[in-house]
Amino acid sequence: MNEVLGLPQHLAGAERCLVMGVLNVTPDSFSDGGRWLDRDQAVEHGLRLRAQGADIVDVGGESTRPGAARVDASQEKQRILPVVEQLVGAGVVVSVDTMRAEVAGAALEAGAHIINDVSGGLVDPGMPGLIRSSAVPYVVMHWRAPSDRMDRAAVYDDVVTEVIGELRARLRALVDAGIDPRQLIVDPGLGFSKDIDHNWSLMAGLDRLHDLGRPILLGASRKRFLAAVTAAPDGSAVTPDARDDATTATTALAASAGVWCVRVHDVRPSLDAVRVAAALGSADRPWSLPVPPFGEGISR
Ligand code: PMM
Repeated sequence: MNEVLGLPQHLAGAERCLVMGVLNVTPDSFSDGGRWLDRDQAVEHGLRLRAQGADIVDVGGESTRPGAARVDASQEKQRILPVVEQLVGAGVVVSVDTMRAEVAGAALEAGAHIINDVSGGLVDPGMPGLIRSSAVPYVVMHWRAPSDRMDRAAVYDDVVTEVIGELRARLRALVDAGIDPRQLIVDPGLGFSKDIDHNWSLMAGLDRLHDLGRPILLGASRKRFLAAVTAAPDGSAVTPDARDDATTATTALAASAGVWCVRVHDVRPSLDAVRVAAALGSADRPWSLPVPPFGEGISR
């Protein structure tokens, strides 16, 4: 596993895929929007995610769902900073999901450990400088366009190759801006300028993302591409939180493909799934000894 500079020690040494719990302090995120907008409830939920086994709690104050409008920086800070402060005070490892350097900087001052930028540094030119000077881990997600235009940008000839190429260009630009490459974590950005088939292709091509030479974070949780496999028997669509079992299946597959961290809403089952993948990965493989073909040595 590649080293991640600035990661708390106990996570740096983990011998399994990490689990990041999602805490959206927003009125309009697609699956948990409005549930944790109240500060106390948000903190309580963050602590619950940690108690359920989340290694990291990802706090966001701006919805990135397709079509979502932007909020201003002061509102974003107002939503997340008290929550970050309290969670950090309680010993939780916190990442902050923001595209703004101003918000990221304030969150780091409040004690956040990791910055998760769904735009990979494309939205705010101030972000690379902040990441360089703070030396924290930085999630670089594949991103093409803001929420109100992201679906129109979902055009690819070969989605896996193009996502890898565009992520490589981002890594290069960030390193050229003086960031230590060991701070960087890559994410293919499922659901961001990707249609259903693109998301499945990226799931199928996870192995190829290792070519980037950096740990991979994956956010499949409850996303629309899982709706097709979780439809009710009569074909009717199910709500996002009814996609949790399918999400857990993606966690197991991702962990088996060597993904470093999964970002999920429902932590407990994903924690089991990454443990299953770790046990499988370290199991003895006695059958690697040659087995004679059936019939050989069998006499009547
Ligand atoms: N997805 C969402 C938000 N933030 N961050 C990363 N790194 N990767 C993702 O896939 C990702 C993200 C959207 O999901 P949400 O509205 O449930 O938070």
